[in-house]
Amino acid sequence: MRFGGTAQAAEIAAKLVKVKITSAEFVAAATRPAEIPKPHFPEVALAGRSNVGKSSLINKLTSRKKLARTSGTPGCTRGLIFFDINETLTLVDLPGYGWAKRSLAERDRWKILVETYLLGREALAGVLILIDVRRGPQEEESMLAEFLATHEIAYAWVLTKCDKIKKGALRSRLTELGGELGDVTVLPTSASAGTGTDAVWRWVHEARTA
Ligand SMILES: Nc1nc2c(ncn2[C@@H]2O[C@H](COP(=O)(O)OP(=O)(O)OP(=O)(O)O)[C@@H](O)[C@H]2O)c(=O)[nH]1
Ligand SMILES: [Mg+2]
Repeated sequence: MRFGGTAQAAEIAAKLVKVKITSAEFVAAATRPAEIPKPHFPEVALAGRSNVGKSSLINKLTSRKKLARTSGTPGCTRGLIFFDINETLTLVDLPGYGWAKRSLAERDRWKILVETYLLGREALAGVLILIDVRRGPQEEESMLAEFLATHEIAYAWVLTKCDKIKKGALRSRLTELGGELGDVTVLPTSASAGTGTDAVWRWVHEARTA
């Protein structure tokens, strides 16, 4: 069978892994390493600076409006939040970094908490690093990517808030960012418009079965 071009093939592939959410449940919140729960399923964590849209993306991916708490005020998610999806996978909402109002002591605690999680988690199948499409990767994102690569943890870039850029400009922005982000999967999304989630699910599915 011949498909009518790459766009159509991509669309068909996306449909093949259309994920139906049958259950999405809050499991635990950990603000200290001792509170990190035992893993139930393979896990995929969402990382990125405060306000980038991690919690919003979790809600969009699971078709739940209020599973993860979101806010226009940075620093909304204060711990590691675990959600079991379809009793097969756990999504982990990591606390956002780069929040100026956070004290140094709090930033240290965050670093220890997140590093303890990322380094000691056998169930961790992969990490999605979220960046605002308008902002691109900053030093923190590059450091996180390097950290994950060093520790052989699979990761992909998720570009958030793609609705904030006009379609034509978005195409050239994606090309520009593709060059900056290197040879790693880049997933453009908009939690507001609900776009890009199928491709994110596809990556998550591949990571958890790898
Ligand atoms: N336009 C637009 N706004 C978005 C999108 N995703 C998130 N937002 C908004 O961005 C703000 C922050 O979203 P959150 O999902 O709470 O961000 P977060 O990364 O979880 O932030 P922290 O919990 O502080 O780390 C909210 O006002 C969201 O409505 C998007 O795709 N498009
Ligand atoms: Mg959040």
